[in-house]
Amino acid sequence: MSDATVDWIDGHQLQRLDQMLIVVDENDKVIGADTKRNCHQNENVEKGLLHRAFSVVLFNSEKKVLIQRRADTKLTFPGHFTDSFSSHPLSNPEELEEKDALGVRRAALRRLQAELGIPEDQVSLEDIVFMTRYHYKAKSDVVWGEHEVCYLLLIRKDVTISTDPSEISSFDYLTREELEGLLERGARGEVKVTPWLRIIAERFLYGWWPYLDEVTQFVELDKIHRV
Ligand code: DMA
Ligand code: MN
Repeated sequence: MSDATVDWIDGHQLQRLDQMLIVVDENDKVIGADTKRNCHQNENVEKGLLHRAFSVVLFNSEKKVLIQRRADTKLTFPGHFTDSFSSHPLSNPEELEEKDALGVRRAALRRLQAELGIPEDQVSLEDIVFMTRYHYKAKSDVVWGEHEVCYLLLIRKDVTISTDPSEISSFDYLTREELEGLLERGARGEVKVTPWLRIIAERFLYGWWPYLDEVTQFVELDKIHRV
């Protein structure tokens, strides 16, 4: 696949296409590794290529959730409103570690510093709670798309944010009603919303929101939702 097909992305995003992601089967068992570029091509997804990913919902002390709009230079779903941040654990020993979802939580810590510029001393591994997993597939355009076993992680923290403009174009903290309003505008085609923000909100967040102080009751260590 020639990189001529990705002429909207910037040098930073182009470089990241060579990173090695974790290839898994439908039960999230590791079966190999492949580049971010290969993992996100629909023609490979159609042959079954599936990779490990994570999504984070970060709530502040007012119980509002952090939502971002993806930069226009992102490979997939540019300019879409989405969850607090999402990315992939890399295929290296630290991020492959499965005990207590440690590898995925380490990757989340790496990305919250890189993407949102949250200072290292504000969020620790212990603040990142592994809630559940879901398996989904979604096309971004004719060539590019997602097919992931996605770990849903939750953080409750007041943080200082300094975003990387190559990743994020804006962010905001929303109440449940405001998030519902955003998804309704998305459904009417007035704004673009990632498919996984809708999945996370409708399948998980709306149910958890009233019980955020006792959210560990919703932890599902062994389940993979098929959505
Ligand atoms: C990938 O997110 C992960 C999910 C859950 C869609 P992303 O495209 O924001 O990640 P990155 O740009 O870091 O590969
Ligand atoms: Mn992905």
